[in-house]
Amino acid sequence: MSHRVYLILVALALIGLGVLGYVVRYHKAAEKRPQGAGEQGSGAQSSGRGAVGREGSRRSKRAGVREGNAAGPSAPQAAPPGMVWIPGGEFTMGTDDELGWPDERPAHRVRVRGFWMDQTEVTNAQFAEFVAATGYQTTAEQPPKLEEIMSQVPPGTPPPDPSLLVPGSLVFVPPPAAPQNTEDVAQWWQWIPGADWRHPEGPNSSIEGREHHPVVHVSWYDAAAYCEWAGKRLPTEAEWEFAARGGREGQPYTWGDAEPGAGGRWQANIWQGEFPWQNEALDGYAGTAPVKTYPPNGFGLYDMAGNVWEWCQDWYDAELYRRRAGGKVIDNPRGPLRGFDPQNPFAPVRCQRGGSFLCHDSYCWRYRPSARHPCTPDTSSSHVGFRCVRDGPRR
Ligand SMILES: [Ca+2]
Repeated sequence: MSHRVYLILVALALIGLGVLGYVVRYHKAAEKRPQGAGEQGSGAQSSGRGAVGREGSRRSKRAGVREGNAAGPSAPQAAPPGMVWIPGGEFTMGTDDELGWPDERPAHRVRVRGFWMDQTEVTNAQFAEFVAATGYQTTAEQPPKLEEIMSQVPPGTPPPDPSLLVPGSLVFVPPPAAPQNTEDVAQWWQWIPGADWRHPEGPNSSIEGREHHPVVHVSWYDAAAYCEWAGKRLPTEAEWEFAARGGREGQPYTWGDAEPGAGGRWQANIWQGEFPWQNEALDGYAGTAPVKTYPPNGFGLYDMAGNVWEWCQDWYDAELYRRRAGGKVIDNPRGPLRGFDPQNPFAPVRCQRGGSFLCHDSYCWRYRPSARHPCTPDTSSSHVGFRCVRDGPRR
């Protein structure tokens, strides 16, 4: 079930599922799930709308083992505007750090081809150009479809009241005090009718003055549509992680192994203070920041850690890396054939990368390059955006 659906149903007081129910359904779904789900991609090893939840207490700081930079071919031509050449090569994807999240393990060898990548997340100004040229209407600007909701909830769940099926999106609204139960994301994620990319906090807000902030409240479909219009595409998970590492293989962060705010110089727009109610904004921003505010990584890419989550092309599967374990180097993988999130076994899920301004090392810690996050493709929220890539020439 997407978090969009979840919060709609919470609002209706129709959900009494609870954690236990989820666990039971997860195990049932896992039992039914076909084994040995394949992968898309050339030479792959043979063998609803919400990036909101998925947090939990976690803290680790461990210097990774530095490995050789996977040097690839130099840029084949002048860079398209706003893009940088990512040389491609072989690298270690994921991590064996036991303090990473389970879906990041085990580390395994992957090879990607060279490609162009947007230097920054797509901004409000860029997205506005797309909408002006095409008249595109985002998912959040359209009412949720009842049949889509019902396809993502357990059989027998009562349908929501049609009056609640109005356009809207998920907005982070900090609670006034520390929540008793940090597992209940509904305490800080609110379904707000009228929230969309032009109105990030709801109908009375605007993006005026935020033209160079990353666009938010975009679904996977919106991101893919923008990329297609721009003659680009969304990155695969492998491409995204290779690019995020910036040639610093085996390092925990996109900038290396130093603390994110070492020396008072913040490397990324993430959360300081006690999540989710005490936002100290020591990095200068409580919400999104203009792109290029923080230093670029080794490939010249900005905000590959934090600011906003970024949609990837791939389906998300929590078990993907475990199926890859012990195999050969995987060539240019394009992800699993279908999505699977054990916490939402009824929902199709795509992958997001990079963490956001809400990521805190004690709670989410997903601003590391190996971190992954599932989200239903129809979900949009105030901390998810994207960037595009473009294939290099065939050689
Ligand atoms: Ca980002």
